[in-house]
Amino acid sequence: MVLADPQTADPQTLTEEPQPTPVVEILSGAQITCRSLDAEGVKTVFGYPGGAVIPLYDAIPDAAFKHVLVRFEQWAALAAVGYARATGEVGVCIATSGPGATNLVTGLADALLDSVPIVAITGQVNQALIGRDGFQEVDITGITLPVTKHNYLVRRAEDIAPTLKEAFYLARSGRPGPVLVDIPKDVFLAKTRFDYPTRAGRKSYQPNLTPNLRQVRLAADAIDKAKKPLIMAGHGIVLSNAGELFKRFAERSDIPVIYTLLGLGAMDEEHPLSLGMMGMHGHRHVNRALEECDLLVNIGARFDDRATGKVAGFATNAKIVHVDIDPAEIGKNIRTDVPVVGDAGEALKLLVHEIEPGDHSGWMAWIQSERNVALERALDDVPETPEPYAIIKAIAEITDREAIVTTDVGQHQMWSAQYLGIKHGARWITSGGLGTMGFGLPSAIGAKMGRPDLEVWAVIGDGGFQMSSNELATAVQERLDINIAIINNGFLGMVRQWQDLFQNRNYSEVAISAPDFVKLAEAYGATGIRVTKSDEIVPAIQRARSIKGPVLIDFVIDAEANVYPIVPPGASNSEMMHHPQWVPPEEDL
Ligand SMILES: Cc1ncc(C[n+]2csc(CCOP(=O)(O)OP(=O)(O)O)c2C)c(N)n1
Repeated sequence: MVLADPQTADPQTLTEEPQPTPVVEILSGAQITCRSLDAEGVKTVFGYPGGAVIPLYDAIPDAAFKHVLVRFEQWAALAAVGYARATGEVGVCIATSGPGATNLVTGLADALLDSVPIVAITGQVNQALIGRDGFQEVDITGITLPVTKHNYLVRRAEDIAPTLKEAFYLARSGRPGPVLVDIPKDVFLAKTRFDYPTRAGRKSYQPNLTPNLRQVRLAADAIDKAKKPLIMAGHGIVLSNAGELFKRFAERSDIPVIYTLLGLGAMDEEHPLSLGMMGMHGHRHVNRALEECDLLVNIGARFDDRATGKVAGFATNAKIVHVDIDPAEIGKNIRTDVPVVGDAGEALKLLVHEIEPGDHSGWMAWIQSERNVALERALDDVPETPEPYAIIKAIAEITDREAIVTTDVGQHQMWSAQYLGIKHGARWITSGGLGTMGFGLPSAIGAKMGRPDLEVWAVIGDGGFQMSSNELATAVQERLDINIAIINNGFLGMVRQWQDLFQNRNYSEVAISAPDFVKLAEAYGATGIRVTKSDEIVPAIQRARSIKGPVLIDFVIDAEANVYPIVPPGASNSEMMHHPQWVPPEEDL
């Protein structure tokens, strides 16, 4: 029989038939953990087994999600980060107690600084051994307290499901971040009924998504009055999936847009209002615009020092509007005139309505006149040795800027940020806040697992690649179509560059040897290609795209190529140093 809808039916007419009692399932803590992940809709987890999680691994074959066996737990955490950033879903990683758990710490810190939602599950020793220096016991909740949004030690099997429910909620809500759930072995083994909660929440945690309308109106008023406004786009726009709204806001206000490293792709960099990256390796015209602007509207960025340079010299003529979901960010690094606390998307929805259509074509023309035109022209001469910027541009052009690109940390990362011309923020996956070397390959693995439909490139330095090259085995085992571009200069390039420019060329411990990367790729069962000449760049990229499975291209570049512009550490953005070939625009004919 069809039962009446209890919401709408007259209570008198509701049938009194007894409801079948739901079947209560008695499961082990390990099974509950797996069923909870399934209930959260988790499709892929990245992990590595060990003693304390053997019961969990016993249950994993019956779970609906897929487990990817990494080669080092740190890269499980960063694969989860890559997965989360590519999909917008929560990334999940698993490690055993002790050394497994401590290996996650860097990945958790990376996720915290870049506001990435991940849940890490660690095994813990039996509760009877906690505090007794049991084998592989570390106080991982104590260790990770400063690098997680929240963490838990679960003491009863009954608490696993509600704790995981809350962990996922905390990771993805408000300002996203990493949450760790530590589960002792005896809790995995204990049995109890499984009942996944439908809701999660805490009285003490109420993220404020919708901004105060009065603050939005003050911001709109400042925007309407400004003569030389700039929008600073941050990761918050990408995280709240607010690209379309952001474009409408920029277009309606007609305000030029500059990007933080993680804000790149908040709007297509080829949009006429897009100016490019700001800060330490920002474009000249962008940093010049920051000096001149009378209003800076920061949406979803946290005024990181790599973006601001010396605070005292930052946007000194500008009134500051700061839209951020985290009230703790307001006024933390930069004085703020109009704070707007809320989700970037919610704030943009209101702002688009409140602002008047603007016209800043004169201001835009001035900014464009400050571009590095002379340098761009000089860079058109093609030398025989592959130029790093030419490699990056070729990847962008050949993939039509549609591929996911992950990077490692260093010069190649900055060349990528400068020359990829990023179209979609969620396809630009780089370690911003923590600057974690080794990030490039595991995050590409995570991204490809999450978005198998998209082409994935990892741009990596020869130093950083040697930190996580073991993950080639994971990529081969999973038969992942990932293309790896090693920008090989034989140095820890970015450190060498600082020594070159700021330490009187005292190249201390930066020359780094490497295995033959082509042979290394082949040893793992991947394909290796070497490029030593400029005219080999394009054919190599095309060939890599046509080959199944992981492909590594070893691009051998000029060992001492530098990234320009560069703002010296501790200096203002206005004190940027330029490429030696650079000619100021007024002298450019
Ligand atoms: C784990 C870690 N250790 C050290 C650093 C400091 N660091 C930043 S960039 C860099 C050099 C990177 O060299 P490479 O990977 O070859 O890339 P390149 O700069 O040459 O492009 C180093 C050592 C870091 N960011 N992360």
